[in-house]
Amino acid sequence: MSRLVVVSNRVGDPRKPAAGGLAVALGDALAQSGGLWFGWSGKIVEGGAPGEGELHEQRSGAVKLATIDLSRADHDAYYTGYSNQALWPALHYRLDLADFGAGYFAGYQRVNRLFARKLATLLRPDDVIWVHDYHLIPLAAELRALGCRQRIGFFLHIPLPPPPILAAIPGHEWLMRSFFAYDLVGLQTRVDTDHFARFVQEEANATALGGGEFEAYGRRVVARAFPIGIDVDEFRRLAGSAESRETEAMLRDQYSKRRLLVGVDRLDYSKGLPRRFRAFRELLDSYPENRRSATLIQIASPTRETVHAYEDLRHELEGVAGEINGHYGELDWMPIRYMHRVWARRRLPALYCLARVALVTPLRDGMNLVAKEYVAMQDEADPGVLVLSRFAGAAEQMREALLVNPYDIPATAQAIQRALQMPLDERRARHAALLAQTRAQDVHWWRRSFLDALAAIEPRTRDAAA
Ligand code: GDG
Repeated sequence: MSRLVVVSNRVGDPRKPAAGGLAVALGDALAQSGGLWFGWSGKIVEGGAPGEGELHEQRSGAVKLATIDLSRADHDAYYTGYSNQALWPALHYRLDLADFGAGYFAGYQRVNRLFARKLATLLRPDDVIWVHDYHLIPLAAELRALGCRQRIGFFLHIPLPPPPILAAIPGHEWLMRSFFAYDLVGLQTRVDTDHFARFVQEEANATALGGGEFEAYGRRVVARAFPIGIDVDEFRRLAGSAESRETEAMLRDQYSKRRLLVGVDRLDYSKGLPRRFRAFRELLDSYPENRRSATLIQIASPTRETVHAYEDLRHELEGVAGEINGHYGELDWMPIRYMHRVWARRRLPALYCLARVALVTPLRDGMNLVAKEYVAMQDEADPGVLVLSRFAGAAEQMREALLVNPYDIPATAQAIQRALQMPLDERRARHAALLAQTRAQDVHWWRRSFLDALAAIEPRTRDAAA
């Protein structure tokens, strides 16, 4: 069995349950192969030399964790700058928010080169390398330049927009060349995969060889959709924790006379929170029977706070929530409970469990795991209803949710009303289908499908010229 090497911007400790998502997904596979997880340590060295960083190695059970520190200059250009102020908005279709500032791209390349240099010293010839997300798109090209011939796969957790948007990224040719250094590129949805196919054919004159395989720059790459899932049972087990039970008791006590709606998101402009609040306001306006009853609990966990767009969003959201609460609130009822802080992961299941409706209404999202977590936590005999944006990757799989266009506020309000009024039979039927889907394509299925596809590719045949 080949050793699995995972590379991502941040490294999670698979043994810590709080690490969540990716750590749970990859922990088993890493442990079974005595794997290596490589990434940034989270430490920023003030005044450190650009392109340099100390390597730390530690063990977590059978897994080796290798992390490097970043200098302040590298962190600001690679992470805050190019990754989060250029690529994140551009790939979420928000060119208006993208800042391709001077020096960002150079920093992004410099850190990818640094990662490659440090990682190369730790690699064995038969390792299988799995690189994650937009921070590290050029990593395989940098590894190849150092002579690495291992199988290398890449998974993009966020959307890939259509070619005209990708083509607006200054110097986007590097992007296509970077993809062709991988053996396998995994995307969240069929729509993303279609954008990839069009982009490489239109902009790089790639030849489609069938089965998702493309040839350009003398190399071949396979691009396919691998929609990420959750571990349903692991998430349900969290509900048995003391924190979850305590949260559930508190919510039951506080909101026994109310109908709860829930939203759980990082405070990010891609998540569509101001529009969600406005749709909730529209619900109270158009369907007055919900006043003094419907309560939206919105957790918006802080993220990337040094980026201005996030500060602006926080102010906007606080303004909208304050306006709605000021207008409709009563002594004994506030329409919106908005919390701008990180909740303990163990407390989330209780919140999902008690909510009659989940509002997952991003303007654009790679997948959205909250939609799947909500479905996992419903009582099958009396389940709640998922209102899901058609622009979340999850909408491709979760057809039995109430799909909405989050830009259409009255229609979203109408869907929320429909969710609140949905008869039990319909709720059960929709939920049963959603749960079956969430279970069938769970995170273990995702990991296996990706790694099996990568293993099926013979690395020596990847150089088309060879
Ligand atoms: C990216 C893509 C893709 C949220 N608030 C708290 C908290 N969370 C947890 C949720 C969920 C996760 O964070 C969020 O996952 P999402 O999928 O919704 O979104 P992103 O963070 O944007 O993730 C996305 C994902 O990668 C995986 O490929 O689905 O499209 O953007 O698990 O429960 N967890 C805790 N406290 C919080 O306050 N503990």
